[in-house]
Amino acid sequence: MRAGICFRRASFLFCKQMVKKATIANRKSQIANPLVSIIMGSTSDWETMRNAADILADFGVPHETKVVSAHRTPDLLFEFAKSAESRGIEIIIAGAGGAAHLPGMVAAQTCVPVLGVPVQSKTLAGMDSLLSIVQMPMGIPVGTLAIGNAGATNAALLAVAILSNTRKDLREKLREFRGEQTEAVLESTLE
Ligand code: RP5
Repeated sequence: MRAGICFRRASFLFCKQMVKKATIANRKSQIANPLVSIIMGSTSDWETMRNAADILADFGVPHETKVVSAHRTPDLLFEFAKSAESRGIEIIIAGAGGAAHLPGMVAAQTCVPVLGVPVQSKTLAGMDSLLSIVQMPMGIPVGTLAIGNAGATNAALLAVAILSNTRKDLREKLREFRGEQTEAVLESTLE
């Protein structure tokens, strides 16, 4: 494994998820010029969305994390979406649960691609989030991922894949990640 890049995700399929104590707040100011913005409707979404942040960190992709609520902070949502492109953001990953309007409302106000992550809700197990995010009207797309942790992880991997169209080193890291993942499956044993 290459030093400095720890692709823990390659073996995450076989390990219990590590519980990290980092908070959104202490990650908020990580980087001056982020390429990816990870936003979420509530601090309660962080346990899901941190999976996306961890992947981007593993790949060395500059990113920011923010709470932006479509319903509780509509003015902030407007300001965020309108300024994303001029701030150099190339991809927005937006996670929300329940009446999950955040990804769609952001997509409506920017041409920066939006990847939506349906957060698993308590009452409807995330089906509400999934349908709210995926059923966008024709003309305003949101690339919708799976419900929960898999969706957050895959949103980040998809962001890496998109960014790597023009960044060879990132494409190489992605190939390395895929290779390690394949190896982990091939080497796995059943008790
Ligand atoms: C949504 O409402 C958030 O994305 C979150 O998933 C859900 C519940 O929010 P909290 O009541 O936990 O803040 O806007």
